[in-house]
Amino acid sequence: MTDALIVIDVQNDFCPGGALAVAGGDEIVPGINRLLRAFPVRVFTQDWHPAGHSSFASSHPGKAPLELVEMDYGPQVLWPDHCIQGSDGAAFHEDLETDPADLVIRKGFRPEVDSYSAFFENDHRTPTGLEGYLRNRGATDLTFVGLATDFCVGWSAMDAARLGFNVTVRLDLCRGIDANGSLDMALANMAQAGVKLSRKPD
Ligand code: VGL
Ligand code: ZN
Repeated sequence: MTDALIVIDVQNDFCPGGALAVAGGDEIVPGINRLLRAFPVRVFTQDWHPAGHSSFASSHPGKAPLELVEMDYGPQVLWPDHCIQGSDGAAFHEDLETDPADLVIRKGFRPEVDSYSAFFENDHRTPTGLEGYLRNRGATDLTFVGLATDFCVGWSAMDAARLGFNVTVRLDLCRGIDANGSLDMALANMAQAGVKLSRKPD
């Protein structure tokens, strides 16, 4: 049994002051830094969009952030422009200790498809390669922390459970966007998928 810690999207744009700020997004950084050392496998993800990405409301005339559009692969929530490749907003929070990361996986780089999950793009078919990496490293048990609980953390954890990993989400080291009830929905869906939801105090 080998444990991996997956740190999802702890980037400036998801922290207070960022383009898609998650309330309290920066509060989880010290706890993540402390937790990193306890894991033999450590993966970070980075939301990494080209300018004009199809998940941006600005790419859809007349649409506003949090509205839905129908893509080839199904409904897609629209977002403010965020995590543009190479921008300050796409950089990791400056207090996050990134040196311990074994792998940084970037997602959402294809202009026409969003990718919430660290495993599959939003078409739920195109793999990011993370599953193969984790299996090659012998990882069996995955712990997820980061941003945002109800989008990238939630979809990643559910995909991981579906792929047969033992999955825990440390809710105390995650923060959510909670758009139109998305947080309660994500918690219910994760529980349903067999994801363990934990709130261990540090
Ligand atoms: C995320 C919305 C858009 C996330 C990324 O990291 O949860 N949410 N892009
Ligand atoms: Zn994004």
